[in-house]
Amino acid sequence: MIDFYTFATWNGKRVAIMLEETGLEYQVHKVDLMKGEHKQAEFLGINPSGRIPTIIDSDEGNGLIVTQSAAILVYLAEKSGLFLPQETVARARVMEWLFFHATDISPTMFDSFFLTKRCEPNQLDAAKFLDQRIFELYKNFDDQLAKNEFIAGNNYSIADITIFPTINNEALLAHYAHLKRWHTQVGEREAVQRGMGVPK
Ligand SMILES: N[C@@H](CCC(=O)N[C@@H](CS)C(=O)NCC(=O)O)C(=O)O
Repeated sequence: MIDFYTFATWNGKRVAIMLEETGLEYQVHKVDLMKGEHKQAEFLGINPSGRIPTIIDSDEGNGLIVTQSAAILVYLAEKSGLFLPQETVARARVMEWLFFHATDISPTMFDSFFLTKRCEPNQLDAAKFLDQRIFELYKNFDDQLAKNEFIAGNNYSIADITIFPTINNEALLAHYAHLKRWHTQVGEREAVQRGMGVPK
C-alpha cells in the first residue's frame, strides 16, 4: 500500500496519473498548501523539505519514503515494471526527456509562478522573460512529437506522464500542433483523467 501526500498541482498530478496508470494500491492524503499544512510538524516529519508530492510505500521495510516527483515516477515504474523500458537505449531516451522537463522546464515554470503570484511587488518583466524561455523550450517537445507518437519514442512512458499536467496553457497548444495532437491523445486515457482529479 502506498500513502500518497499531495495537492492539486502539476507536481502532485503527475504522480497521481502514474498511480492510476499502474493500478498500484494507494491512499490519498491531501496536504492543503493554502492552509500551510505542508509546514506543520506532522508533514515535516515525513518530508523535511515540506513539499508535495511525497509517498510512503509500506511494502518496503518500515515504510520507504520517496520525494521529488521525477524520482517517484522512476520508483513506481521500477516497482510496477511499467512505462520505463529495461533496454538501454530506450531507457536513456525516456530519462533524457524526463530530466529535460524536470530540470529545465518545471523549475522555470515555478520561478515564473513565484515572480507573478508570490513575490511582492510582482516582477512581471522577469516572469515574461521566463515564460518566453518556457515557450521556446517546448519547441523541442513539439519537434520530437512531429516524429514520434510519444515523447520518448513509440511507447507511452513516464516522460509523457511527467509532462502532461504542465501543458495547460492554451497559447502553447494553439502554437504547437504536434504537442496539441499528443495532449489530446494522452488526455483521452482514463487513468490520466482520473489522476488529474486527485486530490478531490
Ligand atoms: N522538484 C519537486 C518540487 C516539489 C514542489 O515544489 N512542490 C510544491 C507544490 S507543486 C510544494 O510543495 N510547495 C510548497 C513549498 O515550496 O512551500 C518535485 O518535482 O516534486
